[in-house]
Amino acid sequence: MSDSKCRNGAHGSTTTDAELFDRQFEELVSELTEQDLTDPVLADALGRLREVLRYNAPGGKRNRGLSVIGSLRELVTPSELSPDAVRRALVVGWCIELLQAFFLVADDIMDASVTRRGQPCWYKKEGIGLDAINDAFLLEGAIYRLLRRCCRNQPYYTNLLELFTETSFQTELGQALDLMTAPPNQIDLNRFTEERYKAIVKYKTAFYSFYLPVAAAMYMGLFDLKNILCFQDDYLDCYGDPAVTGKIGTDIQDNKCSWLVVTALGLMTSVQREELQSCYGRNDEDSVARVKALYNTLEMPSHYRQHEEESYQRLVQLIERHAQNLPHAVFLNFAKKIYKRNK
Ligand code: GPP
Ligand code: MG
Ligand code: MG
Ligand code: MG
Repeated sequence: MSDSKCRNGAHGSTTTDAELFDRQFEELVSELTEQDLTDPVLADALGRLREVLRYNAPGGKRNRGLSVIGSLRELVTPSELSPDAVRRALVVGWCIELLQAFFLVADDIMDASVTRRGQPCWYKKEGIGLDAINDAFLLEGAIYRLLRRCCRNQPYYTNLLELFTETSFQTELGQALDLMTAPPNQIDLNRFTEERYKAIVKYKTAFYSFYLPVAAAMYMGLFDLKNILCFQDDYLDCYGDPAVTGKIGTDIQDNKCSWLVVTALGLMTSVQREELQSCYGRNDEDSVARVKALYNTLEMPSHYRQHEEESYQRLVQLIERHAQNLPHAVFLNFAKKIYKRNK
């Protein structure tokens, strides 16, 4: 099962993901309100954003937010989960909490609710009222500012953005169904079918609560897997049979930063390095042949096979560990938290 504790510090003290998550909140508030936009004329608006964030984002059960790091720990071997990857998973978790805050601030206005999480609904607070509509938009905007700041350089950034926008749209459609099925002062029990009920729950709640955190973790974890497998294409560029691959490699002539050259650089002497310097990235047959001769001297095919074997074993282990029980483990984790909940 996932280990929600991670060892940190020289004294062997442990910090749970939940503690890291809670501690990160004020950091994110400061990123959004002090480090992001710094135009002094915005000071009042950013002060408002700070107040909106503090009142509406924390204080929930945090199941959705914590489910991102929880799922990622199911997917990735602990030694390969860098502190930065953990940090990013916590931020993405907060983005889901912000999405929820955005929905709830708006939902409470639509439902004319009075309290939320044991305190007055935000729009019910003195002096807030329907200005809370704009505050909901601010909460939504904050999600994309944070995603940009923390994941812009990650290969899964676009996938993550699409995931958030798609899920938001599905939730908004669910909210539309919820509202349309409950027109004020027109009581008609025939509207309340099982089918309609299931559609409302699925769209209004399930996508953003269950699917979004797990899918986000998968995007964040599986790109590592893709990196494992890319070296094969680099190897075949030089050593593949064009009759089989259907393409004649050009990485050497094209001066490409490929698995072969990077691995070879780590194995060669300084004399060999000078030789490579004089023939890599040049578009003539003689130079290409010299690079290939150097690769052969370094026994690159045997290094490749070793690397391939190790990667294959890792992949098999990953699949064995997760393929069958991944949704199982991930969902069970979540199910345990919501089973017999009392808030
Ligand atoms: C809450 O349902 C509704 C959502 C989380 C979706 C809101 C979507 C928007 C686009 C605003 P509810 O009204 O049954 O929840 P609660 O009982 O907590 O108010
Ligand atoms: Mg409501
Ligand atoms: Mg509602
Ligand atoms: Mg409800």
